[in-house]
Amino acid sequence: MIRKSFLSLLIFGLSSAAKAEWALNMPEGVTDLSAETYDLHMMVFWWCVAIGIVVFGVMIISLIKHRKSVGAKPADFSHSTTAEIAWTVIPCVILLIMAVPAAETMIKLEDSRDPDLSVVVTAYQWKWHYKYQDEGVEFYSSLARPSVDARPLGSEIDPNNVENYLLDVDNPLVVPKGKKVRLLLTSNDVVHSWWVPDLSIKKDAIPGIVNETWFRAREAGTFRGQCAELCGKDHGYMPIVVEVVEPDAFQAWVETHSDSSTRVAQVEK
Ligand SMILES: [Cu+2]
Repeated sequence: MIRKSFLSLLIFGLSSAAKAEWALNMPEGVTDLSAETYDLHMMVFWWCVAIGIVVFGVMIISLIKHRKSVGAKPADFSHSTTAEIAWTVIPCVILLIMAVPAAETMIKLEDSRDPDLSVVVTAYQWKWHYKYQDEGVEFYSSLARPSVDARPLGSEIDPNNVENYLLDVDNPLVVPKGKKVRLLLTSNDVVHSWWVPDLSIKKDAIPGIVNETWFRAREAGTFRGQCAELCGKDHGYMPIVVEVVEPDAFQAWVETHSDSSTRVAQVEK
């Protein structure tokens, strides 16, 4: 029975469809920095694997080879200067190997100077507001209607049949491909967090504080995220959708949406 379930688990784990469905690792994302963050994560992961193999390897071999039943005699020394220097220096070197590229990437992540586009993102319980600083576009972005309808108990709508259930919005954040987009994040009420894994961004939106972050998407497409800070009863109902489009399409979108006042009025109604 156990063998059978183990085998089926193994087959399930090996099939590529299952892998996509059960992705455990972080995504590589669609920006240079998300790829860099992914590489850092993998580098540190493999260091941890190697350290785990060495430490547990030595431990297990020692336990087996030097057990009492085969007549092992305990050593009677209490200090070893060589061992102490080694187990101090080696971890320091490993930490430096990890810290140098991590610091380089973190400096790049913080460098939001000279953006092509700035968007003020204000979090509300429980929706997002986007204001394009130079384009005269602003709007609220709330949970999409099909999810809202399927949400309540007894709605008689099976959420499994709702496309992108709880991960879709009425008005997505639209940005041009290949352009540096700076986000200025704040909140109107409690602490929220703007999290889009494919952009490698998870940044808190805090009332009274403006947090900065940026991204430059190298692929067009729709990227989804969620609020990642427990912000009240509808925390799970304020998803984020970023649509990356070609620069021409972005210009056209701005032209049709720049009459912001009517749009905000429309959404608030
Ligand atoms: Cu929130």
